[in-house]
Amino acid sequence: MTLAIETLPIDPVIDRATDSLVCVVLPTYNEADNLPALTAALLALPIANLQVIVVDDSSPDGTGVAADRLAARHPGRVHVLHRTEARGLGRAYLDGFRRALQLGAQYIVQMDADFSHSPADVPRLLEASQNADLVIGSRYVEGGGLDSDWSWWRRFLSWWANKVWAQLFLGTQVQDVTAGFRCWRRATLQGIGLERVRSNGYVFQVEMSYMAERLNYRIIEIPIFFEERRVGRSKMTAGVKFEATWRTVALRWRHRHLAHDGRMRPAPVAKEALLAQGSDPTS
Ligand SMILES: Nc1nc2c(ncn2[C@@H]2O[C@H](COP(=O)(O)OP(=O)(O)OP(=O)(O)O)[C@@H](O)[C@H]2O)c(=O)[nH]1
Ligand SMILES: [Mg+2]
Repeated sequence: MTLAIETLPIDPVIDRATDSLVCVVLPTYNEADNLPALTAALLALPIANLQVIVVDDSSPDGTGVAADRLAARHPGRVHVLHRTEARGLGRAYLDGFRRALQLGAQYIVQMDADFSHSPADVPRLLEASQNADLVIGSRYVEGGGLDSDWSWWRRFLSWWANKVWAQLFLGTQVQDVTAGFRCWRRATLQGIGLERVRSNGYVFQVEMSYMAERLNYRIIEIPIFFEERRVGRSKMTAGVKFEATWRTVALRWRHRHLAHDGRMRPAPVAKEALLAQGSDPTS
């Protein structure tokens, strides 16, 4: 596996990516106060063909309604998935990824909907994707960092999960396996095979990057600064962290047979649909 750590310029020109569809998947649970501003910031980026997919899990604070309003204001650029079954970050992301693939996206960006991940960093992720199958916005490579408001305990847990636990049990070379700010190439998601991803909680991020690594995809981590959420409450609890800890151990066993030749082949049916939408599925 080629794993490179690079520092890229803040404001690159997105030339090769501009005519390809870029879908940004935003999972939301009670983000009504963040979503409109974040969507506006994303749509204002200098990326010609960018669309937003909001995946809301029936948020009681009305995020789903706010998302519908945005979709009405930006037809064809903002899409909303309303999930009504059991809540879960992993399933929400998988539904969002599936929709992005259906829409013909060549690049699929995932990020938190609370401004912890800066929309201004999206062009850097895309630029790095020109040379990688998966780009991770990383807090744990040189130049990356965490909000100074984080308590020492929270910093320690995050550091321990990424730098100690995941290294110990998965032997991963990725420095920020729990990162939720990523850019996937279409072919990488197809090769992983979304139906093979099992996690639903926060360990979903770990499973996805571990699968990509086992399948020998080119992974690049670029530094990002992770800010404290602007408004609203975290859904991260002690129970969620504990669950992620023990489930990480299970991942190694679950994917022990995955290797380069274990990449899934995309279904041929997708090609006509993509050509009909003007995307080139072979690129
Ligand atoms: N659809 C969906 N989105 C979720 C769910 N849980 C969390 N999210 C979203 O996932 C993103 C990350 O969740 P956060 O609560 O911010 O968790 P975190 O970023 O780990 O924690 P903080 O940074 O402390 O807030 C946010 O956009 C949330 O709204 C869920 O069950 N379903
Ligand atoms: Mg957050």
